[in-house]
Amino acid sequence: MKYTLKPLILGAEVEGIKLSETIPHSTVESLKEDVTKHKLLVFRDQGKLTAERQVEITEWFGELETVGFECHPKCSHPKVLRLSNDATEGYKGFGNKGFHIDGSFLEKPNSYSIYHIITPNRGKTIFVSLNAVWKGLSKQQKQKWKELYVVKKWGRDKQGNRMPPGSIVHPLVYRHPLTHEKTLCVHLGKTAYFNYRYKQPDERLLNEEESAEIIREIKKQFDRNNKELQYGHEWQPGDFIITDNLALGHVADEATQQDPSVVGLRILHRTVTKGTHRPVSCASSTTKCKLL
Ligand SMILES: O=C(O)CCC(=O)C(=O)O
Ligand SMILES: [Fe+2]
Repeated sequence: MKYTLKPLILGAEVEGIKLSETIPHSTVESLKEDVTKHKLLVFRDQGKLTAERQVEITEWFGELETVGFECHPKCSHPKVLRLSNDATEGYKGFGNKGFHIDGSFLEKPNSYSIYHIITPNRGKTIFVSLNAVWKGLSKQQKQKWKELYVVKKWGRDKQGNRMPPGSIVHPLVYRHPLTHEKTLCVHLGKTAYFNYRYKQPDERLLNEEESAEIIREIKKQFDRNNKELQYGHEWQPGDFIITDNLALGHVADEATQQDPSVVGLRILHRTVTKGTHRPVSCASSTTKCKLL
C-alpha cells in the first residue's frame, strides 16, 4: 500500500492510508520507520475508529501500557485512556500540567503515544521536538543540563503501585534508544526536585526554589523564539496521530479542559506502549553512554 508524506512544522501528514482497513505488513513496517524518522505522523479523515482498532494499531509498536490510568466507564476498551472536558465522558485534567513525555514516572517511559480524536473542540495538543530543544542550548547550558537528574514526585512500579517521591530518578538528557539523538526525560508539571550529578561523590539534591528555577529555564527553552519549535495540532474530526513519545514533549492547551458549554465537548482516546529502555545519562566519565 503506497502512501505519501506531507511535511508539517513538526512531523508529517500521511496521505493514502485508511486505518480502518487491513494494512499490509510491509506498509506497517514502513510507517514504523517513518514515525521514528519524523517523530509524529498525522492521519486525517479516519472517521471514528473503534477503541479495539486503536489497540490493534498500537500493538504494531509494542505491548500496551495501562499503568497510570483506569478504564473510564464510557470507554469500550480497558487499555484506552478516554480523556474529556466532561467528567461523565472521560477523565479530566490529563496532560495539561506542562510539557511532558508520557510515563516519565515509570522506570522505562512509554515508547509511543497514539491519539484519536472522537469529538474535537478548539483545544490543541502542542508538540515540540526534544532534540531541537537540546540543539539550541548554549554550550554552558548543555553542560549543566547533562548533569541534571529528574526526581519524580512519585513513581509507579510494574504492577502500577504508587512509589514514594525519589524512587524514580531519570537523567534529564539521554540518548534516544532508536535514533541515538540526544533527548530529554521531562515533565514540567510533575517533577519534585532535580539532583545535580546524581550518584557522583559531589551529588546535590537541589532545593525547591532551585528546582523551580530549572523548570522555568527548561520551559523558557520550549517557548524560545516566540514558540518557533512548537507545533500546535488543531484537531479535526477523524484525526489520528502516532508519536515517538521519547522524541517529543507535548502538552494539552487550556481550551482542551475548559467547560464544554464554552469551548464545546472534547473526547480523545489515547494509548501508549510500554517503554523498553531506561534512560541512561551520558554525563559522567564513569558512566558509559550505554543503552540499557
Ligand atoms: O489531551 C491531550 O491533548 C493530550 C493528553 C496527554 O498529554 C496525556 O494524556 O498524557
Ligand atoms: Fe501526555
